[in-house]
This record gives sequence, structure tokens and C-alpha cells, in this order.
Amino acid sequence: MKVAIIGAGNVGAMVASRVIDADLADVVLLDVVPGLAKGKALDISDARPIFDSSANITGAEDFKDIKGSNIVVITAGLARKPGMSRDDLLKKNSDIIKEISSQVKKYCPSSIIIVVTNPLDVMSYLVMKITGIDHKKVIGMAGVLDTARFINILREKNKDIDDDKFLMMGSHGDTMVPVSRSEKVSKEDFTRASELTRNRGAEIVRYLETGSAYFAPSASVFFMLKAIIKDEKKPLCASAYLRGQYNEKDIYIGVPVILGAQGIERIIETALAEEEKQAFKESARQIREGIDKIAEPR
Ligand code: TXD
Repeated sequence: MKVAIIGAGNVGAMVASRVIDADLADVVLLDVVPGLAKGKALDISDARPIFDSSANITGAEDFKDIKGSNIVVITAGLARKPGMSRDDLLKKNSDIIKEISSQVKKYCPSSIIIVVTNPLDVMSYLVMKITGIDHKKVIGMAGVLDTARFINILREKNKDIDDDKFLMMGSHGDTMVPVSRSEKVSKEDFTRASELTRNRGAEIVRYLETGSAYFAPSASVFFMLKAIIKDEKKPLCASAYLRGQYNEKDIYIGVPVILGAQGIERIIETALAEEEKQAFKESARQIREGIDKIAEPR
């Protein structure tokens, strides 16, 4: 099993390290910055005796080296810099994603793709349209992270909550949709955790000043890779292509899915309360606005 990771920045390199340490798959790590992927790949490979791993990792600058990869993780892109609007970021990252998608189409046309680059739901849509790869095999990573953050924050006040009663659906952004099916959490705690989760990414950026979160994001990608490689058929939240589910179509948005060796085996249609339905609709509207801005043929 070979995993290509595009972008050897914070998230990409940390995903590579987690995969190699766990002996999960061989990795090719690619970046446009000369030497960056090769240097990090060597460093990651040196930990293999410590973790008793026999997985191989190589660094690359040329896309031909990703040929034959079963799974491609796309983490390449820019993070928002001071003075840069969300629209500037959308334009810059969509140019990067378009270029990468055509390379993936050329060298790995039957791979499964996990998209990480922001704005996540719009970039996932773009990757699916440009590669032409089956929508079940193009999956956006955000729901695993946002749900983990939500549960982690809820636990500050409620130690014994059941993980499977909470979901974070909708966009990976300001309009994410928190869902609780638990009686154990008060309305007040739910609202508090929802707000903190929504702002968690920005909170981390404020502390770091340069760069954004990557420990929990890379753990989330690892969790999805494991579900695919080991065909776990695991229920988790991910950005998926909807074709009528939740009354939306031709859009990528966070929903619960079953993830296995074929990619998204099924989209789970959980019943939403009226308020949740409205929030989901608003989230979809916002994602669609982003999709319209990059104006790819639909
Ligand atoms: O939940 C989620 N989906 C996210 C998304 C959680 C965390 C990070 N999220 C987004 O992932 C973030 O907003 C960025 O759009 C991406 C990557 O985040 P990361 O923190 O890894 O960014 P870095 O450290 O800046 O790394 C990006 C790398 C950097 O080394 C660039 O040189 C490289 O991407 N890059 C490229 N590599 C290959 N090919 C091309 N074209 C390219 N362009 C830039």
C-alpha cells in the first residue's frame, strides 16, 4: 500500500510521520520547495528502528514519483496571512489545487483522495471535478477533526459523555453544524462547546502566530487512512459529495459517512431537528458561494 502526501508542510509531514511510525503504509512525500520533502522524509525514516517499522518513505519534487499510489492526501496550499482576505486565499489555493488535481489525474487516476487544503469543502469539490475520479473516492477531511475538538471541549464539563452521540456536520468554517443526541449535556454546555469548537482553529493560530493547527488535523487524516487501508467501514464525519441527501445536491459538505476500502461506502442520513436543518442549509449556501467564485464548469 502506497500513500502519496502532497505538501510537506506541517500537516503533510506530520501525517507522513504518523503513517511511518505506525507501519501503516509506504509514503511518498512531495513538495514544490526543493529539498523540503527529501529532508523531512529522511528524518522521518530514521525513527523506523525506534518504532520497529518497515514502511518506506521517500521525498519527491516531481509528480511522476507519486505514480502507483493507492491513496493521495492533498495538504498543499497556503494558510491565510495578515491582510489576505478569504477570497484571496480561495483564489490562491484553488490555483494550487487545480494544478495538483491534473497531476493526480495523470499519475494516480484510480486512487482514493483525501483533501485537507482550505477552504476544505470547496477544494474537495474542485478536486473531484478536475480529476474526474468517482465522488465516493474523493473525501474531505474536516468532520473527524471538528467532531474531536467538539467532544474534547464538551469533556471539560461532562467527563462521561458518549462519543457516538455527537457530530460536527456542515462546512469546515463559521457555519459548522453541531449535533447532539445526548441527554447528558445541558443546552448551556452544548452552546459553549459549539462556539469554542467553531473558533478553535483561530484560537490556535493566535497562539502560534505563524502557522495553524497540525497535531489533531494529522491525527484525523491518519484515522481516515486507517479506515480505508484496513477496510474498517468506520462511521465518521467527512466532507462528501451529496446527490440529494439532506436535500442538497452537487456540493461537498460535512456529513456522517461509512469509510472503507472503496472510499465512502455510504452516506448516513441521520434525522435532523428543524433548527439543525436550517443551519445545514445555511452552511451549504455558504459553501456554494465559494464554489461559484472559483467558477469551474458545473
Ligand atoms: O481540517 C482541515 N481540513 C484543516 C485544513 C486542518 C489544518 C490545516 N488545514 C489546511 O491545510 C490549511 O489551511 C492549509 O490550506 C493546508 C496545509 O496546512 P499546513 O499547516 O500543512 O500548511 P503549511 O505548513 O504551509 O504547508 C503547506 C505546504 C508547503 O510546504 C508548501 O511548500 C506546499 O504546501 N505547497 C505545495 N506542495 C506541492 N505542490 C504545490 N503546488 C504546492 N504549493 C504549496
